[in-house]
Amino acid sequence: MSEATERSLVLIKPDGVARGFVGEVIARIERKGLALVAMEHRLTTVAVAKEHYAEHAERPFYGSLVDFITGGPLVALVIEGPRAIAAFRQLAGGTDPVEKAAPGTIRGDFALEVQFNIVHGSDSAESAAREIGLWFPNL
Ligand code: RTP
Ligand code: MG
Repeated sequence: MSEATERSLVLIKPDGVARGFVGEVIARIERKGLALVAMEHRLTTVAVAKEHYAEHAERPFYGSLVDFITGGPLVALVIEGPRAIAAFRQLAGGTDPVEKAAPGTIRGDFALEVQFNIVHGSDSAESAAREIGLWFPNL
């Protein structure tokens, strides 16, 4: 039985770009078998960052998270494949790169701090649709 094709929004966050992990992250996506549908290296406006992380608006780290995401260029991608949303979350590893992300995952291999965890991936079909509309309105 083949799984339904899905799309997910991936961000290589400013820490991942600054540390030179763009190629590494894309290579892992491709090696998993996921396709690249769109990709853009860009600076992020405060408005887009706030909208992207709107679910965290009441959290104490929201301001610092928005500052971080807008603080330098990032790479936004849309990826596609069977169970792409869960597949990329598996590649990324858990949010806390030390306590939750296993070695072998992007966060487990390359990050130490919760905020500076290299990548974002949509967490559900609803989030993916919302986030792809926000980052790639012409897609
Ligand atoms: P993301 O949305 O970026 O893919 O990460 P996630 O689902 O694994 O984690 P989420 O709970 O949605 O948190 C979003 C991002 O906020 C930063 N964060 N900082 N200082 C903190 O306690 C804290 N908690 C979360 C991280 O950059 C996290 O990825
Ligand atoms: Mg999240």
